[in-house]
Amino acid sequence: MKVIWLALCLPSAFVTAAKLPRRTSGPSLQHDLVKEAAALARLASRRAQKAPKSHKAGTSCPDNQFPPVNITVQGVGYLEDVLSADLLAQLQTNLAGHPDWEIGKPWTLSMVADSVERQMDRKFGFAGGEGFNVFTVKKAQVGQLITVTDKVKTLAANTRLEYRGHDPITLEDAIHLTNICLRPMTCDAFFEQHKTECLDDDLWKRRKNPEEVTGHTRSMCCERMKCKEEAPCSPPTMYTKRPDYDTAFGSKPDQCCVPKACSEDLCKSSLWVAKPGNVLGSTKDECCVPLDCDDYKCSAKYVKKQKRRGQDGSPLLMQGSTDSECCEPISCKHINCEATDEWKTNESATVGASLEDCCIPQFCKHHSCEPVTKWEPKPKAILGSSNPSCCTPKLCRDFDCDSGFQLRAGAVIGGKGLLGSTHNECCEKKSCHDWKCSDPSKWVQQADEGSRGVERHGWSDEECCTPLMCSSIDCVPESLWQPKSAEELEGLLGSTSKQCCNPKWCKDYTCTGDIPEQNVTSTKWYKKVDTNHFQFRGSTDEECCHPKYCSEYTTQFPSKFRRKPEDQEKPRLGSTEAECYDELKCSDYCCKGKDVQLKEDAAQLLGSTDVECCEKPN
Ligand SMILES: *C1O[C@H](CO)[C@@H](O)[C@H](O)[C@H]1NC(C)=O
Ligand SMILES: *[C@@H]1O[C@H](CO)[C@@H](O)[C@H](O)[C@H]1NC(C)=O
Ligand SMILES: *[C@@H]1O[C@H](CO)[C@@H](O)[C@H](O)[C@H]1NC(C)=O
Repeated sequence: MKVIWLALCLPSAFVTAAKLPRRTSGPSLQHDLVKEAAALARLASRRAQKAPKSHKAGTSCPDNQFPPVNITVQGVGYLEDVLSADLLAQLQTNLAGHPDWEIGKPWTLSMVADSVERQMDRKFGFAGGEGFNVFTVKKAQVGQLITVTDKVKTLAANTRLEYRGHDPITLEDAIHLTNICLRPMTCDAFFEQHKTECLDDDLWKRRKNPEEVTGHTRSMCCERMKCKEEAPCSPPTMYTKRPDYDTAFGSKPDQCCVPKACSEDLCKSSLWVAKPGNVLGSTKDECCVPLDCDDYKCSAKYVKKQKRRGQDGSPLLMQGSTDSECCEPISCKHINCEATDEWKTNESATVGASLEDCCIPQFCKHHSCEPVTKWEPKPKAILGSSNPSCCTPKLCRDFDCDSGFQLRAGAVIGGKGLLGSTHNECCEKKSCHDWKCSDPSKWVQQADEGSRGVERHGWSDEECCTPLMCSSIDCVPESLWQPKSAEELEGLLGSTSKQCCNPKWCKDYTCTGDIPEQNVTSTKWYKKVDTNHFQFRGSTDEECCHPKYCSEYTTQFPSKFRRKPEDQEKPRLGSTEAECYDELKCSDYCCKGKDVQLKEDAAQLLGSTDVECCEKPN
């Protein structure tokens, strides 16, 4: 019984060990074990009953009809009786009085045989037909256990045990037969012939001590199982007894019990889920499958708990399907809200795994883009708290500067560009370097750089040039120009007489020799005459007067005057004999007529002809 107890208890110890196996067959395993244990028990009891039997003849052979004697076989021939006449009579009497000794009923004959014969085996049996319950005693062997079962073929009165060998047994004390037993067939023999009868049967089981039970049919050797005795309604969490349990036959739950189906509500928790299908039971282990945290996904602010392990290192089941069962919170300490300008630390948030959990969002709609001249709201920006995140820069790049101004340095360089949208932000005066003084006669370009090496900015004469003041200018040539009055010179720019001086006009000039008041006109010049379109400028004869050349004057008294010689360089001016001619004095003349001579006053007379200078002498 010890072995059986172990077989029952050992596996159940496994079932409760460590992590529950995830399968639905828990209860049916127990079922198998119960069945197996029952079979083991039956087997063991058969073995226990069989072993000691054959050596305890007499006591273990109930209903024996054979006379209680030991037989020595010797000196018998073919089909001769083995029993003495009185023993045979006793046997026949016994059988005649037994209700089962009938033709066709099975009877068992058993004995222990010793043979000292050296030559051959010997065959014995009851007479009738071909003989029945025939058995062979092997030669030279002691302690032979012999059991034969056969159907009765003769009536009691004719029954005889014979030697059925052809060669007679002549050796003295050749064969001893002891513990002889003849009785109706017992159930153990029936079961020998029908090996599986009543073994794997739900309704029938073998009777106890079958070797003591006479029988050769199932109803004789087996009994119907009673629910009450077999107690199959186990475990009680899955089955209850049928109403007629006490009288019902069977060994299985479906014969004896009412199944308990799992209640739907039983598994309703975060730790369990109902087994699929129709399952029997009334405990969580029977009806539910544990929910494994392995299958649960922690929500945002949580992380899976560390796995726990058993002493052998195998992971223990962590049962559950909620954050509190399977997860532990993540601290906001790990989140750096301030990494960007989009979030700020939420001091009251302690648990979380994301910016959303731990931080306060900074919305661009609460940020003002300033200065407005440099930034404007970025339409699609949502998160942020700074100009770069929330605003679009206004770039000077496309600003149109007023004339004389240019985009400041940086407005177009490097792609980023200068921020701004106003003149001041974007523009600067152009560099004097590029300014050309409007009138070089009034302005002189200043040096590019100012005193401190800084580029000079400006886009006008005043900024980039040094003025030339007329006050320091000489009016030359003086014949054409005359200085302006101090009043006029005030602030007047220029570097030429034309810019700085008043012109001199010929109309204000009197040619040399002219005395207008006395109606005297020059013999060398006559005044140039202005027209509506042209006024002569100057203050000299050359500028204002046409010369009167001697070459153009001819005397009406060519005999009295001789033209003065001309200087090629400087033509002789004049329009009178005095200016253009030398006097021809008669005193220099030589009379040509023969009868004439120079006049007395020839020295005062002008002429070069005889007529003018000569006279007949008186
Ligand atoms: C000068 O001559 C003009 C005419 O040629 C005459 O009208 C004028 O009276 C004269 N003047 C004098 C001062 O002789
Ligand atoms: C038969 O023999 C056995 C041993 O072989 C002995 O124990 C028994 O007493 C004998 N029976 C009779 C009736 O002599
Ligand atoms: C800060 O965190 C607390 C706790 O998580 C939360 O209730 C609150 O709404 C958060 N504040 C802001 C402005 O998001």
